Amino acid sequence: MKEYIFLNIGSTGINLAQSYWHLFCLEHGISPNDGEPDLLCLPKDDDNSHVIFRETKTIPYGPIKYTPRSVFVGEQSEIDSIRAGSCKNLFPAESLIDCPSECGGVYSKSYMLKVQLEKTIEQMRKETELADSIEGFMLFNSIGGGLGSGFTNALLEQLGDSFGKTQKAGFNFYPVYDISSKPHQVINSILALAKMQDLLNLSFVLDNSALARMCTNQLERESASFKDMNSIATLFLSQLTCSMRNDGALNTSLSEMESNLVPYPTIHNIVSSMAPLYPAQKVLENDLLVTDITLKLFEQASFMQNIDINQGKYMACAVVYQGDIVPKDVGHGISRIKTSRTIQFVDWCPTGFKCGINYQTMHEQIPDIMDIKRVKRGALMLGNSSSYREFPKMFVQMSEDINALKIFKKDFECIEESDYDVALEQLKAKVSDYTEIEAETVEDEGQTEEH
Ligand SMILES: Nc1nc2c(ncn2[C@@H]2O[C@H](COP(=O)(O)OP(=O)(O)OP(=O)(O)O)[C@@H](O)[C@H]2O)c(=O)[nH]1
Ligand SMILES: [Mg+2]
Repeated sequence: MKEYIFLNIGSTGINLAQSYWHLFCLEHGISPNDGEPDLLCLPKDDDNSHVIFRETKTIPYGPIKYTPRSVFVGEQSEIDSIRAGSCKNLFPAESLIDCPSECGGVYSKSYMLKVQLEKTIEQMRKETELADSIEGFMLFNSIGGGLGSGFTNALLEQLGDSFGKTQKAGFNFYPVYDISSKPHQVINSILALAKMQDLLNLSFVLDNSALARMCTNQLERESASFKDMNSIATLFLSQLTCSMRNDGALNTSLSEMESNLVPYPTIHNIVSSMAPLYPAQKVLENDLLVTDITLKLFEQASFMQNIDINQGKYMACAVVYQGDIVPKDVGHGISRIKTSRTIQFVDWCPTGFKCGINYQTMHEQIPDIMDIKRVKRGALMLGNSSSYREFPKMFVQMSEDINALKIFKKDFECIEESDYDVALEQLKAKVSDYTEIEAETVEDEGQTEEH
């Protein structure tokens, strides 16, 4: 059995975790309040909830409880928010690790949290011992936050030493940058991303500015709230892990995802889109047809990244459909995308679509916890696109705009100035790497293999 441990770091990680664990509980017939089975739910044959929950008993012969395979690291107030939330009795006390608040905001201080780092590794060892075989760690953080950048990197380094072979996937939120009031977030992000390139197997990019745009345009909100942005990210995660948590068709494990999506180890930043997405009150005459869902999936508005995806070329693309869907319609939808020529693949991967269908009902539980319409069918697209280079390019530009070295010298003690230079150079190199890979031809590939 291949299980996963979920690590939720800082405000973003902790807020999001409360939303996705609530939905996962409901999807697996578990009470989010205390982890007890919901007796009104019929057990499903293809349920693999053990992948993310472990079974526990508080007293011998007592009722079974389901405990998330999860660890939380955050400031005391963030940890307290879990105890006051809708999953208040779901997580054991030892899985909640608090940090001093004076570390907030800056990479270097959070990177040095040795005690919390040891506690986290210790808790992960315990979780690993309670599992058959951990396949991977999923980390949730904002790269702009102090904890989300510094602590996450320190943890990833330790995980590399202690759990080298285990898959590591980051769900990395990119904040909306306000460089005049929060310049530290730019430096945190540069330091975080430079190191994560070598330490993660996969990085799912979740861009807050795109999530905010989806809240206003698709969910028709007057303004975007973190709650709604986290709801969209929760649906993304639910669809992404559906094939792992049930008997699924495609991307049934993190390693399968890596082999489907990552051509070179450090070219592992994944862009994504999801369709359809409507507010709960929307009146629909009918659910969208599979072809319309597929076309919508490749519209810029459906992407969870605010970059022009069509400026780049895809190196890989996986579409996972969910719900009431038949394979013939999927074939038709994908051929419409191919003939429309809106999306381009690199020369060495000309027809790289991978498709799968998960027949589980689409988010049956949504109305209970979020203000988003439940639909009968939908899809999630995961892509590896050279357009990702817009992000490192943007960070390099912002670093110049804020005169980062001056801020770095003043507030980022414990890290050498040369380390910042190296991180910046790594991001510049990343821009070139993506451009070169995009331009590679089949002949170049052959030559590289011969050497
Ligand atoms: N999507 C999303 N973004 C958030 C959320 N909370 C904060 N953010 C954004 O993430 C940025 C910084 O990350 P945080 O997660 O707050 O930081 P942290 O990891 O707790 O680290 P500290 O800076 O030490 O508090 C903020 O400036 C917000 O823009 C959330 O719940 N969801
Ligand atoms: Mg915080």
